[in-house]
Amino acid sequence: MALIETRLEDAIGTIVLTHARKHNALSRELVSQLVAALDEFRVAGARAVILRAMPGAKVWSAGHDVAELPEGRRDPLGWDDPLRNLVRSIESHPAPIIAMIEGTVWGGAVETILACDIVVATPESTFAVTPARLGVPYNVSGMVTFMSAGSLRIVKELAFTATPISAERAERVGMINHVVALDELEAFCYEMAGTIAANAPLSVASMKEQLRVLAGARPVSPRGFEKVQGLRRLVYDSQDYAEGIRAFKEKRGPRFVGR
Ligand code: YXS
Repeated sequence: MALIETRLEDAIGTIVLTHARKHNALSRELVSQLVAALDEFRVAGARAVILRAMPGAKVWSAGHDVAELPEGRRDPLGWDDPLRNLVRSIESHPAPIIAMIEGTVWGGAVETILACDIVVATPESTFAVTPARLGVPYNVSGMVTFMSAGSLRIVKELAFTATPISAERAERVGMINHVVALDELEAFCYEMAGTIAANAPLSVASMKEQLRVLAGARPVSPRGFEKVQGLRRLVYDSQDYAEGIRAFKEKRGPRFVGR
């Protein structure tokens, strides 16, 4: 079943998330279709890509498909997790990707749009970083994505509170590029995409990759990485992690006990 729509016009690729029934939850299948679409755009020489939900979407994406998260005793965000594959595909795509946002954005979908190169959102849009609400130990490269998009203080507030912030606040703190009224959003994004597409694609692609390499360059020792992985394992082996996943599936609030 198609969970996205794609088109390529004047070297501008468009991907529309169309799985509204599940609020565009980033399932393995949806991510597979997104990655394939980006590959097709790369082969076709797209010079800019717009990633959006359907017009009128109340939820842009509800984040990782919770039904596909392990219920414990296994890293929920390992190397080959769909969300990790999606973020790497976005970051390594040669053309700049503009995330065009209307509606609410949750969890791994916030990382997904922050991995995009430019984020343009309506004033009504919100962004919620949710691992703490589910008891999930977010992964190291995901944390780097957040740290590249906002100050450490802002990332801590988003991560520790797990509450949505407004597009206006996100723009004010530099996490997103523009806040644009809904009736101007599409024209604004396609005009920017057209400007990018008219520039030298090799220059743009090389600067995108340079910025990825430099932004992702963090001095973490093997011992430091192993310590972080050990801390994450304590979380995904915990009762609280299992409780967070179970509470979501049972549509109730979680009761965390700190073990
Ligand atoms: O019960 P049915 O079958 O109708 O399905 C419902 C929801 O269960 C489903 N759904 C999801 N399924 C899997 N994964 C999801 N993330 C997800 N979100 C929603 O979609 C159907 C309609 O949802 P419903 O009834 O709740 O819609 P609503 O309009 O009342 O509320 C919309 C939301 C987005 C406020 C609500 O669905 C919601 O709070 N969703 C979860 C948002 C969230 O916490 N996402 C984080 C997922 S975990 C993740 O991304 C990372 C692992 S982490 O947490 O670490 O960042």
